[in-house]
Amino acid sequence: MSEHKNEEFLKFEEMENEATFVDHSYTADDIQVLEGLEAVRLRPGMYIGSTSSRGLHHLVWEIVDNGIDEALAGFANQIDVVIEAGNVIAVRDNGRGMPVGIHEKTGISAVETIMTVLHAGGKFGGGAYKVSGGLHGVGASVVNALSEWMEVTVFQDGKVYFIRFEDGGHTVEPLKVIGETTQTGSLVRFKADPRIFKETTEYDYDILNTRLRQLAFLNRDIRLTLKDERDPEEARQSDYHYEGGIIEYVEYLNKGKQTISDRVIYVDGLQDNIFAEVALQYNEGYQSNIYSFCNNINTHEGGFHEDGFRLALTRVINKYGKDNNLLKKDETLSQDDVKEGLVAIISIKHPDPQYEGQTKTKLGNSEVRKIVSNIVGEKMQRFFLENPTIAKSIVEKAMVASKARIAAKKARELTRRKSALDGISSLPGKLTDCSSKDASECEIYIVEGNSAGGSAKQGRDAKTQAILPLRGKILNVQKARPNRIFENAEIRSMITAFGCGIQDEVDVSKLRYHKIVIMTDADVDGSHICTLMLTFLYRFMKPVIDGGYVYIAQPPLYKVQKGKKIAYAYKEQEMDTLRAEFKEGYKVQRYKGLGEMDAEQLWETTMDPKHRILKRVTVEDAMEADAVFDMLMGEDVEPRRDFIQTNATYATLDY
Ligand code: 1YM
Repeated sequence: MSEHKNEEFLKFEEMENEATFVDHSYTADDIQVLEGLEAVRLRPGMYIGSTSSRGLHHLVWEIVDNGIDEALAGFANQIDVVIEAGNVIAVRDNGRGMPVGIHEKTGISAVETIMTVLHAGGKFGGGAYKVSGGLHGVGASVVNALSEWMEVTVFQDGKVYFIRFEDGGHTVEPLKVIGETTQTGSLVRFKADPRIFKETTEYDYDILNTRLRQLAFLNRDIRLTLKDERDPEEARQSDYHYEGGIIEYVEYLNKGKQTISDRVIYVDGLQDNIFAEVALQYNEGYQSNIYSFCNNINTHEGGFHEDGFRLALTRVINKYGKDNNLLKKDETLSQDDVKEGLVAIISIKHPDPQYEGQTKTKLGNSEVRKIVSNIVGEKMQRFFLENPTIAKSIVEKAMVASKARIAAKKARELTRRKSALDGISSLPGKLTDCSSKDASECEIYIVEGNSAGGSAKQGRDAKTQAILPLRGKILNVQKARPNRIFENAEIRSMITAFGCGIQDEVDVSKLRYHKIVIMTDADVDGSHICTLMLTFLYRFMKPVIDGGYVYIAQPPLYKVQKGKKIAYAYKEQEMDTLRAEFKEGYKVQRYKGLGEMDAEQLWETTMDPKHRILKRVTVEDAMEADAVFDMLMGEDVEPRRDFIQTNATYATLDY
């Protein structure tokens, strides 16, 4: 590239924001090439989505994709990515090496053409399932156009070839042989242009790491490595090669979860040149994680491959259930029923994928539905016949889900109907409601045990305070299946009394009381009941906690009396103070439970807004609270016991 042309190019760049047409003085051959690359620099967003950090990482994927294509074509099995000092990216594969032949007419090498002509890769490329040309697919030339410099080294036929570009794709060193080698492959190094990537040219290790690991899961024959050489003191590297492919992907996603079978189910098949594979495993949970891919691209929005999978899975589970008398003739499991606790990877390789949808991540090839459903249907059915224990537990799991769904639907309809009626008649029988209808002044006391409930009813302010006594411990919602949760009388009482709906349908504007006060004994048992309550609220009515509507009442531990003088101690230290104050001749009563207080005492100490102590429950950090609940309420008994023993008063929960 001559001095003169470079100047022209820079001049053009200075004007790039104005997007005006510039009269070039290039040779005919150059014009075509540079206009292409200039177009990329003018509107990078059109080619790589944006010039943010996301776009920056996109550059890496363009180059890596070419290596993946070479591997999918069967010529490479390793791709190494290095983040070098100064945020230079180096990507190397051990394939055939990019073609180096010189075009007779133009005298330009194939590598140079690939790197300087938009979409040139497509013209040459004959790989069966190209990632490039798919979703990203803009090709290596786009990366060149957006780079300060780029170098390509090709190892082929015993020789090392080298070519260098600068300033958005200008060839500064045409292809030449620089050495000898016994290796084959391609190495691309580039430095993203900070004039384009104005926000940042700094790569995020985790972003590169996550995607490379995913690529390794999706392509079992490829080893992918990542090295961070930017800061010698913080050097990092990862090395991924999963011989089990998507089976290992499912195992990875289910790590730490209780699975209903040890084995991951795997099926695959080839039909009409489309390869499809599916791996799946159920866990004891209720969430589902279904990820689908086409040519290694995550099809977030789903598409026909996912549809085909769901159809076949539902059909096979229903058929097995009916054939083995697990399901009644008129019982049918829905697609939602069979996805509870399901972790699945659907990966297909398609020679001509069509992407649709908002983010172009929905697979639009309609023929794929039948192909995937055929493969999954046929092979899953065989798997079920050969593994009846796993098949049975899957059918049973889906049956439980089905029952839960029906129960949950009923419970939702029930609460909806009740709030619509807005009448006392539909409220739970145990509720002693308040007379005010102004939710902002209304309070509901959730009281442990019936006797305490009796005192609370008598002692309350009937205008603003409602009382809902709960019998003993409420259900542990983390351990219970969804249908049992909605069958539980205590929980149903709360749902109808609060009136705000549950789960996705919570509407705090419908909340009938702006203070939900949990009132339990000040002992370990009381603490446990309180935690159960909070777990329920957290899992099913989180907006109510977020809105600050939940409180915990603090009953006193001691009553100290001397003649007519009475005082209460809510903490042990307060008792010490009172002892000093009362000196001699006083009586101490230790409250073991709320039931020991008469109505007047309960009002005075715990319910009277003038004297009571309420702690507002706030979930500052939902994730952390979730972990505490998980630990307290989950399967592991040991940590829960330890926690309760050391935190009988919820020291670590955020009130
Ligand atoms: C680090 C990036 O680009 N590897 C790579 C690219 C190609 C080939 C091999 C290749 C492909 C073909 C024939 C073919 C490309 N070739 C082209 C084009 N790694 C990296 N490795 N010979 C070599 O597809 O027929 C584009 S990329 F256009 F020449 F086919």
